Amino acid sequence: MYIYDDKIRLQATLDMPAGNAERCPLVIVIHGFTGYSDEPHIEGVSRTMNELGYATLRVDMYGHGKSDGTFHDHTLMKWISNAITVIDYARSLPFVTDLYLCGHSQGGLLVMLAAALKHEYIRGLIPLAPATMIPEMARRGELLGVSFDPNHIPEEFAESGGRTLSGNYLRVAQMIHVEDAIARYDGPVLLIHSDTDEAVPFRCSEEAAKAYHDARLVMIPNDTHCYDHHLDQVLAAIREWMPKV
Ligand code: FER
Repeated sequence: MYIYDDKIRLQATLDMPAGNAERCPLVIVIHGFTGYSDEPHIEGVSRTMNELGYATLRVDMYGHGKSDGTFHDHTLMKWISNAITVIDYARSLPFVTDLYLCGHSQGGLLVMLAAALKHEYIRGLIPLAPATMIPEMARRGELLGVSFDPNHIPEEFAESGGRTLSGNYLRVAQMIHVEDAIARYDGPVLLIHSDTDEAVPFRCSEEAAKAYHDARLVMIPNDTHCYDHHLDQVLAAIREWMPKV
């Protein structure tokens, strides 16, 4: 199924919970930078939510997975527009009671921004290893292991993996202020992050947990950015937290 953000098609997968309830809450689940909706940790979270009685809507963002747009041209502004569109789509579904946002890494940062933008409609927020350092690193001139002059952004930005990104990605990232977004959402927040995450430092979640009005932080010891070893612990934390909010 596609959700349209103006003329951009966003690949979306709606999974209903077990039990055929007439109405139920829904969790929007968003992948990270270079990610997509069928990654094991995204699917794992979605399946766990379904088992707990929540519908899930996994959506590939602009330039990722099976959605329109190129990786080269994606920016956080385009993703923010996508997220607003997906939230409004979810709100329009007649079976949906409450709405939750969950996102991993750049998708974690995205759902933090989206929760601020649409705070009245978001019952709970679950950032997984949120990449909150992206804006500060873009301002400092150091991202993905590459250095650049933050006041003279290059046309193109070579990502270490061989893919290139438009300089517009950096220009947009420089404009984002995570602390403002945190201050604009006072609902319950569950942060889950490994202390040995190789891509996004654990301190990102520590700082967010301190700054949010109502946050719980679950540390996953000795794991990777995508929870390759202890996804079960991530899912257990979700199982424990969701029924409480
Ligand atoms: C970076 C480190 C991590 C970065 C992005 C990420 C754009 C995001 C990772 C993810 O979403 O999985 O330097 O720069």
